[in-house]
Amino acid sequence: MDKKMILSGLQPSGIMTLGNYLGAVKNWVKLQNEYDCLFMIADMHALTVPQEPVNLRKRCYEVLALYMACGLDPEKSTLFFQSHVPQHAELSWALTCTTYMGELSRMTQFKDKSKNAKDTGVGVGLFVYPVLMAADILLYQANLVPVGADQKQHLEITRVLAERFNRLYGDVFTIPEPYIPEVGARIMSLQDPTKKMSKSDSNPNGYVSIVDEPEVIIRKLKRAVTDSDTRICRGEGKDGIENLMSIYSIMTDKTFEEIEREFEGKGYGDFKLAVGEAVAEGLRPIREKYNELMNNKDYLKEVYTKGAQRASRLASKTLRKVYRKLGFVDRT
Ligand code: ATP
Ligand code: LTN
Repeated sequence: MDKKMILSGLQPSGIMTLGNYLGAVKNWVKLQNEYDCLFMIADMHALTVPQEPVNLRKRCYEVLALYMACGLDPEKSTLFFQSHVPQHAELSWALTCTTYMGELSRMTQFKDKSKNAKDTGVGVGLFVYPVLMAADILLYQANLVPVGADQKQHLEITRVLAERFNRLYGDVFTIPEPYIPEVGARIMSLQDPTKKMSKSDSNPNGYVSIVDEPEVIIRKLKRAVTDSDTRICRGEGKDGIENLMSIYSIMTDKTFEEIEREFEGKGYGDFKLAVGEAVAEGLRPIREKYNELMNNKDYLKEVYTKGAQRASRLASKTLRKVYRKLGFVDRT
């Protein structure tokens, strides 16, 4: 039987954070043996907020190298840049025409991000962002989409758009399911534990970049905002500690109960240091592999070229069906 399809991606809008890794990429690595996986670098999505072209190009390479450094294997998974497969933009337009303004206005990410764009004006790209994301997923008839918790609403609208299209024009799209991890789906900012850790945070102390040096990681965790209590456990007003417990739990494979026992009678200082060391140690092999890959641009080029070829083949099959259903004349 054919393997089920997976598609996911992240934006080259900054350097990958510990949140991206624990909420998304770490899980992708586990899935690549069982599923037919496509992982893209969502460069077109990154344009929804202003980008400096020189930085964007650099970050695109960085994300690809980080995908591989984290363990995504180009022999098993298809790795590609979204902009190299023009069918994403084409399907996105077709879906835009069956999407309602009201549906997009309700998206919480749009509401959050448009607040930051008040001075510059809110771009239409930011508004239609979920439609492009739906196109990414539906083009490959993905069954499963592994993402962090913040993307749940975008997955819901993807399902709505797919079902609507199938109802209006006849069955074309597979209806995808989100795949959200139980722990790590929402890693919070180290400076404000009520906000998610984000790579576009203007304060670098809020996030750990996956390639930060060990001393920097330890320092950022030492400074993490917690509370005035002293116990290492979950509870009301203890978002900061709970966040550090989630991070420590994934990095060390310990349960929350084991962590509570380990730090019983110890203070926040000891705990933060232990979390910092666990993160620094866990990310060390990724950083080393990343540096090696960034020095081998030819290999990266080979990977993304092959990736785009396969992705285009799959995408054009779906797009052809969609265009037929819509009533466009076949290309000769
Ligand atoms: P930006 O801040 O620029 O919007 P981002 O850091 O939110 O970017 P994306 O590239 O939009 O990252 O997301 C990539 C993947 O990482 C998504 O699956 C998303 O759900 C996941 N993710 C992002 N931030 C976190 C987080 N703090 N905790 C867990 N998962 C996260
Ligand atoms: N919007 C996503 C990145 C993304 C994505 C996708 C994730 C773009 N297209 C398709 C999964 C499937 C985000 O994580 N912010």
